[in-house]
Amino acid sequence: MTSTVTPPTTSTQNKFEKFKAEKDGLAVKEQLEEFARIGWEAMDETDREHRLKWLGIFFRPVTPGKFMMRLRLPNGIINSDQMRVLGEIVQRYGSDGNADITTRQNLQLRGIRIEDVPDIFRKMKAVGLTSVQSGMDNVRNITGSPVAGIDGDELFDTRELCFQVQDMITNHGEGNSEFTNLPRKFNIAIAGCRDNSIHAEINDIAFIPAFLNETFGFNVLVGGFFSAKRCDAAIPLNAWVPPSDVVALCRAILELFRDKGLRANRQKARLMWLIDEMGLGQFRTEVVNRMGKPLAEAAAKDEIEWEKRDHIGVYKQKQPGLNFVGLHIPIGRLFAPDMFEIARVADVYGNGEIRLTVEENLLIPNIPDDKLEAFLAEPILQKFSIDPTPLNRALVSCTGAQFCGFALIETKNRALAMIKELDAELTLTKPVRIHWTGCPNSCGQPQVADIGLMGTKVRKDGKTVEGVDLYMGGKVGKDAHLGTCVRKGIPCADLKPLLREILSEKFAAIPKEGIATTT
Ligand code: SRM
Ligand code: SF4
Repeated sequence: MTSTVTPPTTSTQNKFEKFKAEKDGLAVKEQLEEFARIGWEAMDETDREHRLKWLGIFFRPVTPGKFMMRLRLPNGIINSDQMRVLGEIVQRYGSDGNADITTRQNLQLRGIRIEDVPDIFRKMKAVGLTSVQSGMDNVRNITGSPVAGIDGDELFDTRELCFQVQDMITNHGEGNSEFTNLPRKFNIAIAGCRDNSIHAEINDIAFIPAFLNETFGFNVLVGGFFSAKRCDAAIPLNAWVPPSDVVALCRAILELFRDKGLRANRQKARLMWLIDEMGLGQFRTEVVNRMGKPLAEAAAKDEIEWEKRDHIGVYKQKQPGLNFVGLHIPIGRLFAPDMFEIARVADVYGNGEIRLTVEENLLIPNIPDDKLEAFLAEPILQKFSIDPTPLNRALVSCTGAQFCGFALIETKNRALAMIKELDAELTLTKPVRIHWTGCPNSCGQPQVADIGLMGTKVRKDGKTVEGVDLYMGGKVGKDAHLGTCVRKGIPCADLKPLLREILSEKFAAIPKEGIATTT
């Protein structure tokens, strides 16, 4: 491991910069056995509530003593053995245990007790899993095309690059103190298909397929992010790189961000604030200097030409005789029996591989034609449909109040209940992408949705109640752009009639027979 790169403590630092300078987040790795012995209540508060996030372990004020664990699954790929190990972990926590597929094609586990963490880490390591550096001021899960290597229309198989970038950042999952003290969180995405399946526009660095003089490579976008204070789509760096330079470019930008990024105010510390401060031209020059070689100017055109696919259903792979099947996982939530069953069908019908998507769904690839019929008859497909209703199909939700201390409203369970009611009343022919997010941090990405709902508190009948701000107009895939807030402060109790109206007027929803059109 390389030596720690930590700025010294000063009296003007905010509390996060202070505690990072006092002790590197990764240092708690050596204390895990001690934490397990003394228990969560006796731990140092900063270790418990902040530094443990460097290992992917999140203290949950909503469920004290029951931690969340966020993994790293580059390109959203996991195999059946790994899924079973994770299933066994959450199973031991009974009704407290479950797993959520996240909006970065990743998994988070619930109910984790600190006394079990050393053993959990040993079991994860044995199957090649890590959760290192997945929270706080670290680089998040590296996203890539969920159909990489199996899509007949792909331009580039993103899998290897996603793993290489992760290995560079995390020192092959062991932890890398070169990148454990960034000014803020950081997102990287690599697109290999024509449909921008990873929401390139909302990442700090995104690689977009583009040919330069007929050579394949990527145009580079930088600075995309959402925060409570500001949301911005990524902007072109005016750079093109061949695949072989992707890791070096990520390293150069991360080092620049680490060394020059703004640290005084956490609301102004994401990469885009540094780009603003330096100016894009100077930022690019410094990246080139750190790479130690010139960057080609961006290719005139990129290859994102399609509407975004959701991959739910049955599709032929580029390998003759093989298929991938996309299962809809309502709001991304899995319980231990689901995880075991998914692992089993992936083994019996595929090659044990499972892919996750940023829409919180999953794919089972490599199913031979002659096993397809039997696979489609498996009972698990009754729960996780390959043909959900148009409203269910594109529903996404962040964690919300059930587990997240920032949440202003309950999201996942409410989102499901609302869609069930709307489904009973309306017929739609096309999916409508409805995204729920419990607070302005925007983990559920309401700005990319057709209809985005952001949790807030509102006054109704003299009381403070749960409500939402309404976002509309998010466009994904080709010509992606962010939606905007069109109406503020709608009490959740008043939301259904408004959604019915919007779905009818803007998305051609038709009331089902016998259902009244007003509520
Ligand atoms: Fe997020 C903080 C959950 C994707 C922007 N996010 C949090 C925390 C860790 C807050 C906390 O400690 O409670 C949430 C954990 C709740 C829990 O118990 O699950 C949380 N974020 C999530 C997940 C699980 C939402 C989901 O249900 O899928 C996603 C995990 C992704 C992963 O696997 O790593 C998740 N978060 C996002 C995204 C979407 C994306 O990356 O495409 C965003 C907006 C994009 C971005 O980051 O630019 C996002 N999360 C935030 C922010 C605002 C960042 C900022 O610059 O201000 C916070 C708050 C913070 O970092 O201070 C936050
Ligand atoms: Fe929690 Fe807010 Fe993120 Fe939802 S958007 S997971 S409520 S921080």
